Order: sequence, then structure tokens, then C-alpha cells
Amino acid sequence: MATRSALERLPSDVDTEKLVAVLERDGCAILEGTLEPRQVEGLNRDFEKYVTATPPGVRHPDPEVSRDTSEERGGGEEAAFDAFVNASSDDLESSLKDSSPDEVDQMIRNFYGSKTVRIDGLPGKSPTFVEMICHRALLAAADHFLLPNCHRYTLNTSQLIEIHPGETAQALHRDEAAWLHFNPPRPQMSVEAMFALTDFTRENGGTRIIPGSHRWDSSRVPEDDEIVNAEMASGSAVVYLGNTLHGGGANRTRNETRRGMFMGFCLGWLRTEENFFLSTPIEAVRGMPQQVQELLGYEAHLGIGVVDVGSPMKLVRQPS
Ligand SMILES: O=C(O)CCC(=O)C(=O)O
Ligand SMILES: [Fe+2]
Repeated sequence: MATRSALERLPSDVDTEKLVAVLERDGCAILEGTLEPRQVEGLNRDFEKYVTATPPGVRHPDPEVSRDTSEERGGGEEAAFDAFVNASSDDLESSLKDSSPDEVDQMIRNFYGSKTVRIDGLPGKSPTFVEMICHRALLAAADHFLLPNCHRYTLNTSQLIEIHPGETAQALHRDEAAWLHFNPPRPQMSVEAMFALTDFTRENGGTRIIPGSHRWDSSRVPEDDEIVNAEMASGSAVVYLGNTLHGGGANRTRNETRRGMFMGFCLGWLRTEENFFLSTPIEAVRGMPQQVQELLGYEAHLGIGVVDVGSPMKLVRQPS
């Protein structure tokens, strides 16, 4: 039996060399106390009204259809979904081709959970989030892992993820599987972090992660004792590479919600998971620092993403 893998804990002022060395070795690390208490408070305050207004589970694309999926994740279905998510990219692509739109819809619902509140579009919703997008350590990791293969990188996703009591564990997955048509060997495509906005414990759904799995063949399934919960105090983060296996944990508490904020950067020539051009009002973008505008994708990646055969920044700077 494999021994339980350790999740290295690093101080918030860790130097880039050490952080990069641990991420290269383990594919993940906890950064302790990386948000100031003022930032944790600010984020929680900014998000409160959205969390209150958002029911758990995925909203059906057709507002006329509301299905109660609260009992649908678990048991045999979860096992089938695990197999689906852990499949190699080729298998995943053929499963998707063989599935009806309803089946794909159901898979997405299972993946996102029925007792989990998810809110995206954070740059347009939280001034505190805008302030922290240029997170020192995460940008240093992105510089190291992404810049060898792109001219600039961009924000790929930002999501508030609140796991409620009774939620089952999310299927383990690699976030880079989002680009399933691009099979390994391939460059590192994303660098990510889950920030704890409440304390994360094994019982309340602290992210499950598998140190070292960024080096595994896609067919290798982890033993139970290779899976570690990112237990950390609010203000800490687990930083991980886009090919490290992980997933939200089960919340086995009676009345404790686990609130986390996820954000990740990807190679600047990829299509990002989240469409920030539509989710962030342009007036808000105009008031953001230039580095944030660039991270949101408002600078072309050489010839990709141009407007009028030039940089979209022209339009950000000069309102028409
Ligand atoms: O909620 C978590 O801890 C992880 C969520 C996650 O990995 C995802 O939704 O891709
Ligand atoms: Fe994920």
C-alpha cells in the first residue's frame, strides 16, 4: 500500500525558487496565510449578496425546466462519472461524441454538484478580487510554468465555490482536461489556486488533491491513501498545476459550509473556460489597472484576439 503523500506547506513570503521547486516535484503546495484578513473579509463581503441569491446546483440552460438533482450524485452514478472524468482524452472525446445532449448536461450537473453554490464572473462582482488578481506567488508560478510556451497568459477561470453539508465528493479530475482535444505530451497549460475563504477541513469538503499526480499517466487511478485533503485556515490557498488530479471534497458536517475561491491562469493562446469579455462590464474594465485588463484578455496574443487587425486595448482606452 502506498504511503500517504504529504502536501507541502509554505509560508506566504516563500521565494519563487522554492515554490517552483515544490510545484515541479509535487504539482501542488499550500501557501499559508497568503491573503490578508482584510482581503478575506472584503471578498466575503463582496460575494455575500450573490451567494444569498444563488441556489445550489447548476441552473438549467432552459429556465422553463427546473429539475431537482439533489439526489442524483452518488452511488453507481458517481462511480460511472469518475470513470468518465478519469478517462484519457481520447476516451473522453469519444464518450462525449456518443452521449446525447441530455447525458452531457447530466454529466456537467454531476461534476458541479447539487449542494454546491458556484458563482463566476468575479472580476465584475468583487473589487477585492480585482485587487488580488495580481497575486505575487501565483503570478510567479504562472511566469515560470506558462511563459515558456506563450507570449502572455490570461485569467482562465474565477469561481466562488461554496460546498454545503451533504454534498458528495466531486470526481477527481485534471483542470487541463477542459482542452480535451490537445493530448499529452503538451506544454503546461494552466496554473491554479483555490483560496480558502472559510477554514477548509477534511470533514467540510476541503479540496482533495493528489501530490505527484501531475507526472502520472492519465490511466493511473489514485489509491485512497494517496489522496490528501487541503486542510487550511481561511486566507491560505492550495496552488496546483493544471494537470494535478484534484476535486472538491464531500461535506460531511451537519451545518458548516465550506467557501473557497478558485482562480487560474492559462496560456494566452488558448480559449479560456470563462468568457470574461461578456461577464465583466466594459465600464468596469476601463477602471481596472492595465495589468488586470491584460490578464482579462484585453491585449492580443500576437496575432490572436485582435480587433481591427490590432490590439483590443485601443478600444478599452478610447471608448467609442
Ligand atoms: O471545490 C473544490 O475544492 C474544487 C473544485 C474544482 O476543482 C473544480 O470545480 O474544478
Ligand atoms: Fe478542478
